[in-house]
Amino acid sequence: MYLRLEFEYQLQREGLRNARSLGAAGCCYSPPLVDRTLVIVKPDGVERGLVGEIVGRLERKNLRLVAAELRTITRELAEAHYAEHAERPFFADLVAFFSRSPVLLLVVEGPKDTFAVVRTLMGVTNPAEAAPGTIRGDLGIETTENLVHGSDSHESAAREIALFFPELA
Ligand code: RTP
Ligand code: MG
Repeated sequence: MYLRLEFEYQLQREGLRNARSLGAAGCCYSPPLVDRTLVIVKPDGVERGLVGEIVGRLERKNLRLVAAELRTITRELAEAHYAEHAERPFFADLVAFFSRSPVLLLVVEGPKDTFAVVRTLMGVTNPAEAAPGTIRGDLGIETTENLVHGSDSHESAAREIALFFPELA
């Protein structure tokens, strides 16, 4: 017990030292930010009023918002975004779903492999199989209506940021 308390006390002292070396805001630790990815709250997420819930999860993870825009996506842009799935049987349904009402486009920034951090927070594609604690696992039940998109690699992140936010490419 004594050792544990002493250890906690040492952590507190170190925390205080770190806090003193913080920047101008001085309130919270922020890791150096070097890596960006695209996140989209899909039409079902916006329709269901889950924007705050989803953005809150990204922010609580200590990812930083770089850009955010509510936008209705044209069919052409939806087809370009999901071009890798053009030959799949669900492509027409996916494009219709994605362009049916506004989405929230986000660019988020973190210290390293931000796309992978976001994908972990999202959970697997089918919400019925996604782990509890993930966005899809906690909030979704159907595959198409799976609330959130995240780039799946550094290359996808660069391509998708350029597609939706050319000024940030
Ligand atoms: P996203 O691209 O939207 O982040 O989703 P993801 O990487 O988890 O999944 P992906 O394989 O890229 O599929 C893109 C979206 O297509 C729909 N889908 N439907 N019916 C089906 O078998 C099926 N498979 C995929 C989902 O809406 C998925 O998010
Ligand atoms: Mg994908």
